[in-house]
Amino acid sequence: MTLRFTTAGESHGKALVAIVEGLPAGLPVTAEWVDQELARRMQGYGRGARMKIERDRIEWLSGVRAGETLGSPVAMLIPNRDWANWEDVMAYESSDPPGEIRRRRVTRPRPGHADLAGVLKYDRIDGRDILERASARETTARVAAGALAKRLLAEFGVEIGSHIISLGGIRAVPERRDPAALPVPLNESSDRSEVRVLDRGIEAEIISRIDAAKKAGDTLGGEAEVIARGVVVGLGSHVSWDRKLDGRLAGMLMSIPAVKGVEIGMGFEASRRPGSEVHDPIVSGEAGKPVSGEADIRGGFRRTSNNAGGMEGGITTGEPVVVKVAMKPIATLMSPLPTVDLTSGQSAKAVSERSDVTAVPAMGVIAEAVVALVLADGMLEKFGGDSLSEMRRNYEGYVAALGSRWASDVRER
Ligand code: EPS
Repeated sequence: MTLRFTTAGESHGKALVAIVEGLPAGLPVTAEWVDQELARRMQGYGRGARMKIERDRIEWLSGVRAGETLGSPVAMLIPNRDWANWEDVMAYESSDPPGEIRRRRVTRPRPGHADLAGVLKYDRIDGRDILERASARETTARVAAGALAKRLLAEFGVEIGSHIISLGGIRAVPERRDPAALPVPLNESSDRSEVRVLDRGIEAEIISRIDAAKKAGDTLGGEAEVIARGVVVGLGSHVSWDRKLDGRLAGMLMSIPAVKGVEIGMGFEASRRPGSEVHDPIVSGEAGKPVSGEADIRGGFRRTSNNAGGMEGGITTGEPVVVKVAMKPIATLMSPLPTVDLTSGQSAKAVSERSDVTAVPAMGVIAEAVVALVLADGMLEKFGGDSLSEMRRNYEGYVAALGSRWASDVRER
């Protein structure tokens, strides 16, 4: 990995931390840019009371000076406002008597959460020692890291957006459709909806499904589609498994809490159709000339469809990168499922703490951040550069060479 990032922090701890290493020096950044992404992640109908408490904002800790990256690790701190209500339960050091730390002990693990497997693996008694980190609160830090990746990609004309394509089993898009026909920029349209759908006609139906689930003490999952436009041909590689960009995308997307499936382009549907209906015919743009406007990121070729979702052989094709991500329903149910109490060994109902009915709209925003991190990593791998200007020279040289190869040397080789 050329672009590395890590996060730290418990859901009700003092703060979250994101550290991003590998960004070139000279990238213009502002806290406002990152905070906008954090604010987008907090939105969405179906969230619980926690999102009314938090106002996620970053504080720079390192790697940035006078509004530009320095090339050193960028560290960002995001305080948890809810910490004030949990300081005793989440105290860093033991207290005597240990009453407060034990007060919110979780001994009735929730089916579907990391509680039980984590307690057994880490030899803990209190499920809180697991769930505080397994909480999707961690994705705040991931979105902060992804915002920097998005900022870098924006320098190269890449636009990333998402929308929700199903929630609680209600489809928000037709079965057969062309993602190329979606609005640009995508988020300007999807962010207008409380459930981030493009079809406002379906919004009310989804909202009443969420209300019904809440009333029943239940939770809902759903699917998001992420589209990245303007990604140059040639990121990733076919030569080794761990260099394939589709594999890297799928792996990182699957690491988002509660994500259970990832599809690229046509995805699973491609396995059900003949090749003639799946593979995207190649046509030429005008030789050596840009297909659209400026430098041609597709190298002078075009596809009449994009079922491959912008990737062939683990390499970007220059067509939009299209991924779908499926999230299971949240594991904390207000009408809890059967479990076993870890202290008594008796059958019990799982713990039901305050939680969300659904976080699918937020998951789309998180998936955008993850896609940005993978694509930025692919860009840095291909174009390197200690500084943004060096990276730009490398990028422009490559795109220019793609255009001229067709006109000049290829026929003579
Ligand atoms: C979560 C439970 C809820 C969610 C949380 C994830 O938090 P709390 O237990 O404080 O009510 O709101 O998500 C976030 C805090 C967030 O920022 O996304 C869980 O158990 O995973």
